[in-house]
Amino acid sequence: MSHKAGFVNIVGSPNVGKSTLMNQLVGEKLSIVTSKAQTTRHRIHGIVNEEDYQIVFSDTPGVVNAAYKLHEAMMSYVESSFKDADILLFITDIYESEMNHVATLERIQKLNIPVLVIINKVDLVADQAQVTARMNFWQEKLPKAEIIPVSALHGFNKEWVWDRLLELLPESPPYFDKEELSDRPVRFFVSEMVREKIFLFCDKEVPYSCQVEVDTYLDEEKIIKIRAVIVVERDSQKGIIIGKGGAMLKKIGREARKDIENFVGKQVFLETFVKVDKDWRASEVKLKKYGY
Ligand SMILES: Nc1nc2c(ncn2[C@@H]2O[C@H](COP(=O)(O)OP(=O)(O)OP(=O)(O)O)[C@@H](O)[C@H]2O)c(=O)[nH]1
Ligand SMILES: [Mg+2]
Repeated sequence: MSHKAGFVNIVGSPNVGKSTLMNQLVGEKLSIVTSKAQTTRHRIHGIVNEEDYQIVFSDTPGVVNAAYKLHEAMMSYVESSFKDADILLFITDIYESEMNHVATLERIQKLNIPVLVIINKVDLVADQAQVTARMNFWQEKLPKAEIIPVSALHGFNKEWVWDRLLELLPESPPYFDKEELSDRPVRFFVSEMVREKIFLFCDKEVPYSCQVEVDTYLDEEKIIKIRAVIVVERDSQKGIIIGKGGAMLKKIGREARKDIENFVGKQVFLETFVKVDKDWRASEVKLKKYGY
């Protein structure tokens, strides 16, 4: 029996819905989603396995001009996604009227692999003419690409995307074990679920200055005991994360625990701590230590 497999890499500007789309296609919440730009910081694989095919999706950080060392690491993941893609999903949304990151658009224009331009969030516009105008705009920029309007949030036109992916997927043996859902360990997803709550509940620079480390993960018979350390850059940020009488940290922990329990299908005891690691985002050594 023939078998198809390939890397379908998702690239686009911040906040257009890359993670939402990957979660929708994989059918699992693997990537965290928030309304803030630059939520995703890693390349995260989401693997779909069927008897006769395997699709390895990659969610990536939104393309930006690197302003600090963490950004540079984030953009290196986008870079790697250009290199090994069998199919590129270039995601934009109904509001993006021009690719701010010109170099990325030029890069896509030069690709020799199939590109699908996914225009996301079409649920937010009532006027079909607006959708058509966007489709025409991107078709002009990327004449070889197929343009597909979707709503990743609601799964609108998901079948269209799937049909095309299965057609375009090359013949190949699988790249990963057929049982795998991702290339990341559970600890990674746990730390991301905590980080998502920080993005949801804290404003301004605070979420961008946070990093979450799971330093204990004890899978016992009836319960999983987890200790997560939230790393911030400055004392003032530590105060904000802890909140008045510890209220903010409690809320982050409570909401993250619910998600983690859903994810692992077991009761979870989650302890959270906050630690200052001065200017960690700007230090190559520290970034390495934190897995970037
Ligand atoms: N209305 C609507 N909102 C959407 C849709 N897709 C995503 N969103 C919202 O858009 C915001 C950003 O979604 P993400 O999936 O985190 O976007 P992203 O491109 O991964 O963002 P970064 O990781 O920050 O680059 C969230 O608030 C989502 O709920 C959609 O189809 N319709
Ligand atoms: Mg994302």
